[in-house]
Amino acid sequence: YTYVCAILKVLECGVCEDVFSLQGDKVPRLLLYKPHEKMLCPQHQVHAIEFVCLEDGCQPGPLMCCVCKEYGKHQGHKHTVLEAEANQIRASILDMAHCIRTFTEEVSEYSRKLVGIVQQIEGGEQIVEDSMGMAHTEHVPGAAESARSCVRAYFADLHETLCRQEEMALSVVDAHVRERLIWLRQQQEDMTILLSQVSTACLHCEKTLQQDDCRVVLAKQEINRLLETLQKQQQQFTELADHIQLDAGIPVTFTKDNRVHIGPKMEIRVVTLGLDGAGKTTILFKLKQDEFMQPIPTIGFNVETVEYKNLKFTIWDVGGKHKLRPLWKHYYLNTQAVVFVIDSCHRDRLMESHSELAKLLTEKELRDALLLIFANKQDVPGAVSVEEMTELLSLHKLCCGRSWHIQGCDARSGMGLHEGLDWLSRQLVAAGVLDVA
Ligand SMILES: Nc1nc2c(ncn2[C@@H]2O[C@H](COP(=O)(O)OP(=O)(O)O)[C@@H](O)[C@H]2O)c(=O)[nH]1
Ligand SMILES: [Mg+2]
Repeated sequence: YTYVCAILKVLECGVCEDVFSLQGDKVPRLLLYKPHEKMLCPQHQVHAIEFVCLEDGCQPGPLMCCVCKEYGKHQGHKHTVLEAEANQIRASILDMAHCIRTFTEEVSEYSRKLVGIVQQIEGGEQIVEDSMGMAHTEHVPGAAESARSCVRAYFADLHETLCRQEEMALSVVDAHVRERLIWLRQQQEDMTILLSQVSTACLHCEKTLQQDDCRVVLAKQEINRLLETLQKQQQQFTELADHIQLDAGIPVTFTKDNRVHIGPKMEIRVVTLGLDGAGKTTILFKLKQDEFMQPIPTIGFNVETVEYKNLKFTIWDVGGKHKLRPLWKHYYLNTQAVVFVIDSCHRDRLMESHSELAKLLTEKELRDALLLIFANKQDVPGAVSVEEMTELLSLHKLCCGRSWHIQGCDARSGMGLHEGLDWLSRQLVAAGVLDVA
């Protein structure tokens, strides 16, 4: 036997190898080199090595002849016959060869995959046949190129959107400037007319002064009329001048969605919702008048304008009684923010608040609206804290994917209310007057 087929574990001689070559050269074969002459014992040179010592301590030199076994250093040790031990080792090598083959296949397969992945990332040339059956090379884009194209497309789109938004913002500025200039020129014309009217009246007065007494007396009525008109015009002019601030400034504010707002105040529509008794009306009055008033239950709605920094909030406070809740949806249109008020000292109504809030968040019109949650009545001992409320109402899950913020407050003292409005302004205004202010 000269070979062992690693797959079939069959012993073969040189002839068998050809006969068994079922799988050609691909089948790994191990050469069973088994010399026939026996090795002699280095200590007792006339004796061949025939045994193997099995004692742990003898493992570095386990070979022995019959003299070593009976009388030498291995005397009395456990032992086995050399050939049996060698055959056992050969058998385990064969087993290992099988494992190695599987392992080799796995590594080769993995390497092949690596090559494939590298090719897929890098892309390259591919030979394809056209409809006429002509072969030609075609460039196949790799994953890297696709990712780059994706980035380019995204930024091209962004660039296009930004250009469009810039054009729109500029047209808003142009329209504002145009209207303002028209108004100013109109004012200039009015002032020219006024000045000429005034100088005509002055001339008339001067002329009258130089005339004789009879003519002066006869002109009395006309002069009185003229003076009256002048007084009226002066009064109108003073009123106008008091109201109009002549300022060349064009204050510009940018919203987060890249719209431009011109003017000192940016208007925002907010709807305040929440269960009855949560403190919505109290919050509104506190923001509006900065004083605490004992509110009466809201039947329909209250609407107030609250100015804060360069924002002008139009706040709709809608009644929160069960029967009124279906009316809430009439206030959603064009609403940029929802202020949802929760009574933090009413633990047993938290789940009711949760379900109303969950309903609100499914409303299409409120899809892009900001959500500010006021955890009100924090002044009451034992009130649910902001952290606990966040946890109890699973707000992170409920408000996932939208801009939301929870703010603890006490509507009676006003604590926390401005912080809430601050958050709203930060969400709405990207840059502009607010930054300068
Ligand atoms: N202790 C305390 N009471 C509040 C607070 N806010 C509102 N309230 C009281 O809660 C009750 C209901 O308030 P209201 O504004 O009418 O609630 P609405 O139904 O949500 O408009 C009133 O008696 C308020 O005085 C607060 O922050 N602290
Ligand atoms: Mg109310």
